[in-house]
Amino acid sequence: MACPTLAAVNRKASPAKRLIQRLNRIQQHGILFGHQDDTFYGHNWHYEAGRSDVLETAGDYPAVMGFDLGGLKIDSLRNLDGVPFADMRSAIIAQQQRGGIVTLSWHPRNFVNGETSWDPEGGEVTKLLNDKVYRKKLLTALDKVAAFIGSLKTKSGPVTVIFRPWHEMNGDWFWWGGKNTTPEAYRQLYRLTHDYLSRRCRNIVWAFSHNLGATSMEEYYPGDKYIDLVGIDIYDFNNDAKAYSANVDKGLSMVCAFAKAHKKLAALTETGCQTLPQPQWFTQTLWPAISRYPISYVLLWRNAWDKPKELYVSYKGHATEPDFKRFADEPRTLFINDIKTIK
Ligand code: BMA
Repeated sequence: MACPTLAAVNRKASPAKRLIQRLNRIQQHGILFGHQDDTFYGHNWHYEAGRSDVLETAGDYPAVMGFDLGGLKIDSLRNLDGVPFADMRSAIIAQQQRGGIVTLSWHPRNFVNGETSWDPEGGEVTKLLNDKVYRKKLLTALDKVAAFIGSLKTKSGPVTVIFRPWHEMNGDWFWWGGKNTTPEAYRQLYRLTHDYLSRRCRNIVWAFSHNLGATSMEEYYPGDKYIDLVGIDIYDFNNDAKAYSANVDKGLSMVCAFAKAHKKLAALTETGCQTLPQPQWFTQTLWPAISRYPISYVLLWRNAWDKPKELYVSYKGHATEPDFKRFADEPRTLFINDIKTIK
């Protein structure tokens, strides 16, 4: 499937540039609310057209929807969480048509041992860069990513997405990060990914995001010409609002200072309080933690219908529902109706 041609996009600002400009305009109004896999399933339902836990509690769809490309490289019809790629394409186009924004993460399997993203053996990135056989596997996977992103189009043009590959690289859990590679090899992998996909697609806004625990933005940073948005992933897995708030404070201070100095967008690229044990978490913890930072969006992770522990957003009848509604009604939290006229 073809991507928008260079000739077509060079006539005006590229689709990516237009989304960056739009995100900058929107940021004057507040922080976009995002949710992973929002329309595919919720805490106690899956694959029911039109449904969304956010819509059913906040009264509007999230302004940002996140989806994951993990599984694409093995030619699976469904991603690693069971979402059919054909439905993902339709959901991305639907989100664009309602005036919203899409971000794509990617949990590719390990190109060397064939296991999941979370099964490192060490040295994979160096092999991808230097060994012909593995490099070919990487490029074949990138061809599939390019074909998918290139296929995101409406009648009025390409749908631009915020693509966030090779995330949480400061942790040891993914084969592309931490002790499994070196910062230099990581930077080369990111640049290769960027250059390879950019030759095929002009509808990508590039995101680079650490996980909690990062102490430097520079160590893995591929360089200004490769990145449009910097972020960080921070969760509360222990029902510890105090620690979470301190972590968000530290993380967003670092990310936002770097974003300002490098003229980039910033975001809390993944977050949530696992199982939502505090009924007022949204207004008492999340909003105070993020509201004073100049971030473009906050993305809450998925309400996995088949893994009840993975609950990050309110749903109809849950104890957080009234508070989540209050959070959504706060003028500076932005959902679809708050941004659809900001072009
Ligand atoms: C993780 C968990 C997993 C999921 C993965 C990719 O954080 O939610 O269950 O497979 O993200 O979406």
